[in-house]
Amino acid sequence: MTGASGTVLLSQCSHKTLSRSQTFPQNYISQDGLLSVDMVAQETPMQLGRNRLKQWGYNGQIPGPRLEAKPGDTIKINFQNQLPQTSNLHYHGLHIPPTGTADNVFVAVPPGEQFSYEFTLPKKHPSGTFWYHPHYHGQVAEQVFKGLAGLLIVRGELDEIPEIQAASEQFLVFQDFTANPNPNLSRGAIMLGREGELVTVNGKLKPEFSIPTQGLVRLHLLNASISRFYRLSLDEHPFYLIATDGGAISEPVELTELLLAPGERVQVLIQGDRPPSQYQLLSLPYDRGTMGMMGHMGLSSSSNPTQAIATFNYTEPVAPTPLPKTLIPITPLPEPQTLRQFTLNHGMNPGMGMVFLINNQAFNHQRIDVKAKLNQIEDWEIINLGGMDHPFHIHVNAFQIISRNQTPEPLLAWKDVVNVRRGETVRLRIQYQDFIGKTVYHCHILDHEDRGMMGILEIA
Ligand SMILES: [Cu+2]
Repeated sequence: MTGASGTVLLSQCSHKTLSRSQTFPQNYISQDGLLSVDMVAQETPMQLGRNRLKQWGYNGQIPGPRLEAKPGDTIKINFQNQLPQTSNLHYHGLHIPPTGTADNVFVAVPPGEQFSYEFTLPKKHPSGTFWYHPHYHGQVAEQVFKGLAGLLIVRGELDEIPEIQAASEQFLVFQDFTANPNPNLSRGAIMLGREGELVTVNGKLKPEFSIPTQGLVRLHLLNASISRFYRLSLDEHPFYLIATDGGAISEPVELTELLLAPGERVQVLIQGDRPPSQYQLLSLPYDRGTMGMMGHMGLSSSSNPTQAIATFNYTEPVAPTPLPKTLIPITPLPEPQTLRQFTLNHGMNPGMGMVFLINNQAFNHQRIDVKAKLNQIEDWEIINLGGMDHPFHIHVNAFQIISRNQTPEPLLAWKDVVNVRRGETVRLRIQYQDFIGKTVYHCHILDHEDRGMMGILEIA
């Protein structure tokens, strides 16, 4: 096992910011081509302001430990389930087999049992911001809402760009929790997708980050919430987008705000070129729709007010660092051989209540919804007929967005989640590379996924 434990760091370091924290997180970095980690899913207490929460974490941490590896590395995770319900692990965004001991969401690890995950990252795996979380159908939302999620960083070509190496690096994991011991599990709340009133960054309320004066900061941002969207802006600072879900883009893109749907990640640069001061990272309102009639009963997601969720403080000046001019080139996928269509909707199912549907069907373990050939290039048209946004996620292979409502997508980028707004049709292009087997695609509002909005894709 690699990585220093919090106790060791605390005893060796008298730095103020460390000694203040009793829960300095453990992170694990691969060495000599191997990352080997014990990962225990267990009850984990959490103090948020005045609220003492009984959450679930990995190795007693919320979010879980950050894992870092390189293309070609082998990753071994000895997963132990100490939760009162069945769980497993999904490696969101990694291009690895969907079978065996790799990204196999059909694995079930009952309470008290363990499972040894082991896989090797392809040598050409892109560098990027990936993550892990439970994916046991029916209980995914509950487990992720309790805190189970962590970053998995693949180092590589983007990390070698000199301006990016010169930047100071920070990781921000967004999760929302509820202090209500009996959360409102009304049908309406679950149908819309549960949101907690406590918005955390790295498991803390409004933590502080630093920006070196004149310098560059590189942020990895992950939306690990089950339903909440984060529309973000930083006071007086634009974001320079450098990477999306699947890795780097070809050159930085300036943005005044960012929308992160559940499951999405970005990397951005921030320039420390404003008057040294304190700046707020704001979560702005975003309307992700309503459940038809229930919108009139107050079940709308648009009521979230603007709130500051983190603070950025300017620190000592450093040598001015310019923005990189170019990043990593992206080749557009060639024309597709097949077009598939997927409608997203919800409906009543006798005995089950409200269910969420893809092509009018709720998820069924026994049914293969899409049979595809290895190396085939396909366009998927995702048509949202419902009243809510649905962030659509495909496992194992990243895709490129071609158009939204026939309008060509301006940014060429690798994605594995795309938010399909209500009434919108998104066309994406995917190539099934390297791995065969059964995997899934689903809505990343995890309450929707658990209630049927998932299908099985078999690559042969
Ligand atoms: Cu959804």
